[in-house]
Amino acid sequence: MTVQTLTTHSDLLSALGVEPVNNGAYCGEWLSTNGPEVISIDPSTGNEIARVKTATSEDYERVVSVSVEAFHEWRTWPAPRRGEIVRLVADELRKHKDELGRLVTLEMGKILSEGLGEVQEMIDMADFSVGLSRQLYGLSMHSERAKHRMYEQWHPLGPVGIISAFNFPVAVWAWNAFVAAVCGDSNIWKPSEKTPLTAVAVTRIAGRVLKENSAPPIFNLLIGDRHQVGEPMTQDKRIPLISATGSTGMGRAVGQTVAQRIGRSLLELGGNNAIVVMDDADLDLTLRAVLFGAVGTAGQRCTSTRRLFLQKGIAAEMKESLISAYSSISIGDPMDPSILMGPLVDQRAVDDMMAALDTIREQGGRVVCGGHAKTDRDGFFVEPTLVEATPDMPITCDETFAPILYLFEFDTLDEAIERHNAVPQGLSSAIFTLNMRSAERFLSVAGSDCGIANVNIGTSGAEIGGAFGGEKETGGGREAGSDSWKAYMRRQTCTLNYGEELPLAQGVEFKV
Ligand code: UN1
Repeated sequence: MTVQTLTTHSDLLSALGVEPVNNGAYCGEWLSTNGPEVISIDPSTGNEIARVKTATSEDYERVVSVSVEAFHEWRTWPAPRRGEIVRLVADELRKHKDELGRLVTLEMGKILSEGLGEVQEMIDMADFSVGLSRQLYGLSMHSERAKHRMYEQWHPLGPVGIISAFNFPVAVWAWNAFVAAVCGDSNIWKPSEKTPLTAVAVTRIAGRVLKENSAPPIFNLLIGDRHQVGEPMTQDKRIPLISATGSTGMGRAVGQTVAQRIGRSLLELGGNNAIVVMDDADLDLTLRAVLFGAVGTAGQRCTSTRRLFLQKGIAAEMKESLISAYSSISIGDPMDPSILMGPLVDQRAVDDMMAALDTIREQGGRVVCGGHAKTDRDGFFVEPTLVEATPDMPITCDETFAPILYLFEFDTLDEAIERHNAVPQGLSSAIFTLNMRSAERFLSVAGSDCGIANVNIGTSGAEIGGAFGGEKETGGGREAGSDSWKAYMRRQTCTLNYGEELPLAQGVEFKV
């Protein structure tokens, strides 16, 4: 099916096998779920797209037990063969990139370029994982004992529970699912109930590839709420790792429950990301980065720029440029290529943003641009908003998932770094400067306290090759590239004695 023929939503849905009413549980077959329906809404119109019947507790049991069985078979496949299956999934994603990108845009509301970018992020993640399938290296050590050999090896862990958020409805699944797959784990996906259709479409594609290649059902799905799926998953000892993306509140609950059973959790929670702009910065570059970071995805990325620290020499000029750029941002149908900002995900997100703006005003913040919901149309549109703020406003320590940018002024870099770090979250951060000393100071041990720190690049839009995640209340997890794969495996340290003696470590004598 070509782009041109996908003229209606129903063409798009049928190209991806999404029905008007879908089942919300998959484990090598679609189960006939009959839990309460969730309705997927197009946030740019408020209209229904399609429905999903959520999973019941019987469906839950079936999906988890199939995932355990699938794991037992899958872990015996050589890792490079597992990589080959992920490569074939990536081939299908390439074929369906356009339709899937459009479905992300339709269901979540991010502009099409970002919807397509998200599918590209899945493909990149698959390619990375294919290479990784031949690089699951362990170290070898020199034993202190003669005729002994020591090394470590990495074994698959088990079924991985993936709890993903609406804002990256498919890419964050891919970060986890593809790495877990090459590591030898099966996985169970609980997507956001706000974006169930993209999960159904992706699961159809991945499930088909597994079937066609006689691979066990490792890519499984459970759609349902916290009570139906989320809590049972976090309590379930058969699921050794829960990887969860979402709010700090959600992560705290997941982390506590998983810790109670001494399971592992990998948390990617709230961000409150800032850009520090020095007097010597390239201001054109800075402006473009701030706009993408704060307005892109309508401010609904974990990595969105929420705080901007302006050094006093350039503060007035930057504010003026920002106000003029914000006033010209095109807001509207995210499928339209001339649009830069689509809607928020739902009415609740609009209400939360308006409530945050009330609090901002009460706390002394001054809205200098935007600040309203767009009531002249259907859908959940808002204006991107600039607020002159002071560091003593408590709300600037919270993550509001909306396009609100707080502007602060500062004198010295030390002062900016101190204020930059004075929030509970620690995901992403950036400095704009052409001064090498300032850049290195920001990246130094006493600089940014975030998991991601950039120079002359905004806070959002990370590549998959790096480890993604953050410190403090962001949760400490690392996903995607680098050596994040280690979270999805268990490490085994092996010592072999090929001699005739039994020397003990640390010189201990124990003669019988
Ligand atoms: C998220 O918002 O949860 O770095 C993920 C970025 C994207 C991922 C964001 N690659 O902005």
